[in-house]
Amino acid sequence: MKLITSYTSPFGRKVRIVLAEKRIEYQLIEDNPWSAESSISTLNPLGKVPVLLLDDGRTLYDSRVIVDFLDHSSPVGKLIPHDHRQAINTKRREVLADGISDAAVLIRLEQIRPPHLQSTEWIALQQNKIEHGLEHIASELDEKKWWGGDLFSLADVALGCTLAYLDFRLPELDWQSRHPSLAKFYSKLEERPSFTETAPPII
Ligand SMILES: N[C@@H](CCC(=O)N[C@@H](CS)C(=O)NCC(=O)O)C(=O)O
Repeated sequence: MKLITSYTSPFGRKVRIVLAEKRIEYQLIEDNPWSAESSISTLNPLGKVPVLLLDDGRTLYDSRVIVDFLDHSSPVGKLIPHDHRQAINTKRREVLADGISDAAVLIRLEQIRPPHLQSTEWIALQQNKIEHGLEHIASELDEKKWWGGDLFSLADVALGCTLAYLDFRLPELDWQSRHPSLAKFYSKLEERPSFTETAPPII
């Protein structure tokens, strides 16, 4: 199977971590969706990475569909609980973490526009989503080992990718100093080989 993604996408990283945790072999094909040379829209009409190409010819997107597929295709390192109620809660958490990444990507895109076209209101709106999201997650995480309790899950993978992306693209937000419980959680995650192996490039 082939994964098409950029090395900086938090959504692509989520899929790469899931592949590593589940020990699934794949080939990574790099594609920068913002570049004129990108051919991603021939695979995903929305023109976004990540996309997974299966050996049987199927094309999967977006990251949430891909990780669901991967978790069901191998029993190794289950990341979505079997119990439906718990599975839905894990996916709800994934959506929340992904939504923060969405807001961070939108800020990043705004910040690279010519200064006279940038909207401070738009950036503030997205920053509010990030802060409300982080506050909510911190209240759910509290003193728990992992976001869902004792078991490591897809929710933790998604949150780790989001926190890393905030550090990578928006370090000025300094989320660690406002959310020490999230910082503690993140330092635990950083020790996992699946995270160290997929860290965004140093630029
Ligand atoms: N909900 C999607 C989000 C994917 C996404 O926003 N990818 C970004 C890169 S981080 C992208 O390819 N954007 C290109 C575009 O919006 O044109 C997922 O989970 O895969």
